[in-house]
Amino acid sequence: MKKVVARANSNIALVKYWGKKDEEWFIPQNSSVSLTLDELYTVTGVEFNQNNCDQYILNGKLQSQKEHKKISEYIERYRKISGIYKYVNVSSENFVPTAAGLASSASGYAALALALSRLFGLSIDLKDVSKMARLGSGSASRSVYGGFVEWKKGDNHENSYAEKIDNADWGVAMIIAVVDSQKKEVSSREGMKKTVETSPYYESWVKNADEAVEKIKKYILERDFDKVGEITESSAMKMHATMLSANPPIIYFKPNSIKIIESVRDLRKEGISAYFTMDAGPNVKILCMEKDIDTIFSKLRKNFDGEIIVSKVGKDAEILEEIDD
Ligand code: 2P0
Repeated sequence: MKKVVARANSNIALVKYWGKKDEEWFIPQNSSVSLTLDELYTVTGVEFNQNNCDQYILNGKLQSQKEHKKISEYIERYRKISGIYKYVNVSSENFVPTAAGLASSASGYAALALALSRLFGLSIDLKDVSKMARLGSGSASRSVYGGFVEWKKGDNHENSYAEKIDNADWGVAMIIAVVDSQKKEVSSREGMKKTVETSPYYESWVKNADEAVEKIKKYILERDFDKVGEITESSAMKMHATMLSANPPIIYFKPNSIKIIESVRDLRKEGISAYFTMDAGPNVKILCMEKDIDTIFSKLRKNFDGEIIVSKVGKDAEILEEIDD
């Protein structure tokens, strides 16, 4: 029986994706830009089975009916496109330093999309894989590429996909302060929907985000790290501002998130180029240069005793193994 194993890395958005235009096809309201990380990733194996249902195992555990339904609906798209009406066993491992509560849907769906595309005989051109990954989770569209990546919003399935901006192989790194590893109260999907529906500031978020994407791309190519960092911080805070203005407000900040943000600002006063960002949760991610990792780590450790993850830049998603018998 044919089997394919693929790996994809996670990514952290520098200019955030926050809101969909089309929920069925995962078409975002704005384009976004991210950095792919090599420390957090997913390895997924897929094979056809002889049964009459799909089977989904994550980190060695058979998943709930709800998770099975979600993944089966996703695999159904491949059955329809390929005309191969077979069921699939999916076995996935998330490699995260601990149960850090860090988003795994990006690396998860990117690895799954690449593995399934190969299994069902579809194109494994990364642009095509990005489109398929997007249908599992928006941010997964970006995880098929390494380095700095743009998800071009487009307005339909064919033109909404990610593209690499730059390999980011010039000493860029990211540090993650794990403030809270609990499952979040409001999921990203739900949070962005509520924000689109109720925030009076949403329209200006979209306009500003698209402008930020154009600016950050230019600064990335010029390797102007401080300008990239400034846009990164500003995008995160603007995204949280739209959430805070939603009804009811969505608040992901915890006291330790603010504490770490203050440490990052202090580091900058000391001449270190470090810039924070936050997603749909209280963890704080710090965009920095590899040469400053030790200094930043020591500074954070002074008033934060939670887990700190250091990551270098991740590469493109890849097929690790293919068995055909
Ligand atoms: C991002 N986030 O750009 C933004 C910033 C969280 C905050 O993409 O509904 O899991 O599956 O498309 O991609 C997380 O949301 O949401 C996310 P769906 P997703 O990384």
